Amino acid sequence: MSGRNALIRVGALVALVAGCSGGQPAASTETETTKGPAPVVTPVVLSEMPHDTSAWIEGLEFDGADLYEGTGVAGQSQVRQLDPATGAVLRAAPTPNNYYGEGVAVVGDRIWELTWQDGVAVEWDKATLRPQREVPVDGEGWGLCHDGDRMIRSDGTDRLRFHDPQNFAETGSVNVTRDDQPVRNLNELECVDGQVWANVWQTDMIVRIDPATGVVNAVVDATALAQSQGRNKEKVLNGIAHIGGDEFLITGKYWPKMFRVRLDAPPD
Ligand SMILES: [Ca+2]
Repeated sequence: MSGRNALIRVGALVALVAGCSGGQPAASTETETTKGPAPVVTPVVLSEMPHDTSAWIEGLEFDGADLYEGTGVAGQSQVRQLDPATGAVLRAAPTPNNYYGEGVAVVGDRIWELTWQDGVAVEWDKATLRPQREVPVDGEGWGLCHDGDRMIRSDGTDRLRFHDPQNFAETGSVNVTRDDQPVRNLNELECVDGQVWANVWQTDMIVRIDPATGVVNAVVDATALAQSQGRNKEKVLNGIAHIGGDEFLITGKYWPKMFRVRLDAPPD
């Protein structure tokens, strides 16, 4: 991932808001699972690059050095490979049957693409970028990632659903909470080291979720970036791809830019 195209450097924009309660040792009624509010961090911008302003982005993911994007809207949806240094579209293919494409995730030599309300997931051949088959999916499709063992899907609610990466059979689910309250509208996802990062639709937030419990253990506040991109009800933050370590690429729907950022979230 090249930083040669860095245009701005926001410097040490670290705002780590410790959420720990601190103070006295736990009372006898508390347990080790008792924690304070999820800590909030702001992204540190390392560089930026152009993003196709016609892309109603629904999925963003690195496969090694290759960057893939899924876009939505019925009749306009595509699975694309982007140049990670320039944001240019290297290749693109239309989602079949005028489906409304949603999240994408690479699994080996294949790519799974969700559809919003069409009731199917589409399996693509990564090398040829051709659709291979469709499988039924219950409920809506929003975001998707692969944690190495399973596919993890958001459906617009506060629930994450788990799927078999071979046949997309549903294998379980977990409800997501932040400080004991449900987090709805979970959107584009990124699986990183056993945790799930999720854009929250219509907000400037990305939450980090422990998929074993559904508990949000960190929150990214990207308000400043969203405002810089003219965020409105359509042009919302969406799209997070892990680069390596603490570095991610984030963007939004119709945003003119993608941002390489560092997310200094405390260990989960
Ligand atoms: Ca992603």
